[in-house]
Amino acid sequence: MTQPGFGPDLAEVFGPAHEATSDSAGLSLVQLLTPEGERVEHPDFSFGDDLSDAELAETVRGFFRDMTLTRRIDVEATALQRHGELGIWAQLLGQEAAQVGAGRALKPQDYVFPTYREHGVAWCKGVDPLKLLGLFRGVDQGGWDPRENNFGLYTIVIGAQTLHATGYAMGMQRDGVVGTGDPDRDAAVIAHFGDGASSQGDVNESFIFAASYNAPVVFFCQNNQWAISEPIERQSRIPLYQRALGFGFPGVRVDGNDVLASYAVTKAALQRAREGQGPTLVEAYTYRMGAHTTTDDPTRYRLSDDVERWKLKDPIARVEAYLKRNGMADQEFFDAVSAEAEDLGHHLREGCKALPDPQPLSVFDHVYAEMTDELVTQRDGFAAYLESFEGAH
Ligand SMILES: Cc1ncc(C[n+]2csc(CCOP(=O)(O)OP(=O)(O)O)c2C)c(N)n1
Ligand SMILES: [Mg+2]
Repeated sequence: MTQPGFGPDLAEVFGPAHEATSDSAGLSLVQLLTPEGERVEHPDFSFGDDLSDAELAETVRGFFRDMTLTRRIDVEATALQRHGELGIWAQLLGQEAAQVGAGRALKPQDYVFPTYREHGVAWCKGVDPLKLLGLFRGVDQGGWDPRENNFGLYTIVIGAQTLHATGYAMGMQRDGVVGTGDPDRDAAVIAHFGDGASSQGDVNESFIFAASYNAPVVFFCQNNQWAISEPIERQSRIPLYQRALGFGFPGVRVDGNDVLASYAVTKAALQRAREGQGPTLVEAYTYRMGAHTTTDDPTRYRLSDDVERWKLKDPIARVEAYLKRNGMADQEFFDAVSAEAEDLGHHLREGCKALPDPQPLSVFDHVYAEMTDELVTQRDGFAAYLESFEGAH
């Protein structure tokens, strides 16, 4: 159907906006491993072509381990919240493949700007998962030093980190670490955000800046179908990845429950950025299996049927099936990962309760890189006030 004067109907051009498999523009969802654990080919993206059989098996086992341990972090933190040890927790259940694929595609010199749900990326970047809990326990305003792992602090203000990421990427250009041809030097930035965030002004402004300056940034959008209780259908009339075209850079939709595809697509997008070819939007098409956070009750706004359908696309189960079917991992390997998960659970449970309470004066520590005179006066005044209490010593 055409709209007189306005060209063809959008659905005719783009196809159904929110179907996982394909669209009428002929660009299909990038998938390299089916939910049944079978490898499939894609014309533009591949996984493992440059690896021997042994290396390939080792890499996929590594992905399995990463995803299993990431899920364990999530399960433990959720339980800790239920026990009253955390004030709140943002679960990533179901999004492990999107995050581990993206996280493992990073080089050490790349820089990550996460939201509040990027526990799997934090894991890949080597952040001690215990440090993730401080913010949610309310004993820390960040939890880690972003410079140690090139992993920024969690950002609760929806979409704000995409501007930080773009600015940082523009800084990298000016530092001369983009497009030099040295694979150990060239660097890129990845900005994680959600489907809901894509409606924010910040995100759209960051797209404009990134395109205008050809900034080395990968916009990694985990479309988990929900922004708390707001479904994606209400937020966008076209598939999110196709928005990139309007800003002047490529967009790709990848199966976010397929770790091989998430890795392959993110790796290629990061490489483009490092080489100085500019930004890419990656839409990782996935599903938030759990609640938005532990304060949310999704049964009030979505059908359990949907959740059941997505369970069949579980990101970890398909890798396990692939490994087993092809004799790429034995029982000893799976037992070792389970044992490691147990140890990690213990580390989190014990470590969480032992996290120190914050010192009141620490609130002044990270306001600015350097203390201003006014801040010193305020801090001294507050210190004197604390001293005034009986038994302060
Ligand atoms: C600027 C801003 N507006 C509103 C909120 C409240 N809020 C917290 S999470 C959220 C939904 C985000 O959805 P999405 O971007 O899809 O990420 P997801 O939580 O699904 O990972 C909203 C609106 C906020 N934190 N910041
Ligand atoms: Mg979302």
